[in-house]
Amino acid sequence: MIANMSEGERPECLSEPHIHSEQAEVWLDCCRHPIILNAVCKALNCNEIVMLMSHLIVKPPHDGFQVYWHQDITYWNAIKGYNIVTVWLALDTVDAENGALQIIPCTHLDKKIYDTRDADAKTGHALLNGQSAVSGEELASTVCINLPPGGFSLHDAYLLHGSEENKSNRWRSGYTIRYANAATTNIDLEQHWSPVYYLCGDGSHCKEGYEDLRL
Ligand SMILES: O=C(O)CCC(=O)C(=O)O
Repeated sequence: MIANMSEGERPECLSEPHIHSEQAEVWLDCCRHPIILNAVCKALNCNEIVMLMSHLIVKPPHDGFQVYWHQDITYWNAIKGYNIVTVWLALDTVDAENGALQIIPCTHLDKKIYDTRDADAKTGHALLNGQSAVSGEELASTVCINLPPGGFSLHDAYLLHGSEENKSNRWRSGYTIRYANAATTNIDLEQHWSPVYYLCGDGSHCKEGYEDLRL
């Protein structure tokens, strides 16, 4: 996908590789991988899962954008629910130096939406226009999610997270896959930009318009 980027396109924003890339099947298989689906079922404490979307977020050496503190749910107007997670799958070794994902623990627990203010860009190279208003105390508890290639973390759609620029001479590539509990999540399919895949469960909440892609 990076080789085929059009002028002005950034590698931090490669949307829906499981649909648009030349290797779409490979990405889709990754989204349906049993190890990932089991982890999502455990995290959401459910056995029916839909997949909502996926993104490749790639930061080239010395050239990766910062991602401001944000909550994913505030970007997904067509999706309503409290049981939604992102799997962040590392494709490279990721750490603080090359701009790994950072989270502020427990900020999802109250399901509160943080105020957003205009981004105070350090470089003008940032992925989002707004950043959530985070207190000094919250900032002090930031955790950097270091991962080896193939390792993954999960974060709730209400959790505050972001990442720094890539200051290293290494690539920083991550694949984010968004999943929801099919039984408790409402998705306006006319507003949502991507097909919704029903990936596991007994079919009870495989609603009209979902694509049934159970293995
Ligand atoms: O990969 C990053 O730097 C940020 C990821 C992110 O914002 C997300 O998973 O929603």
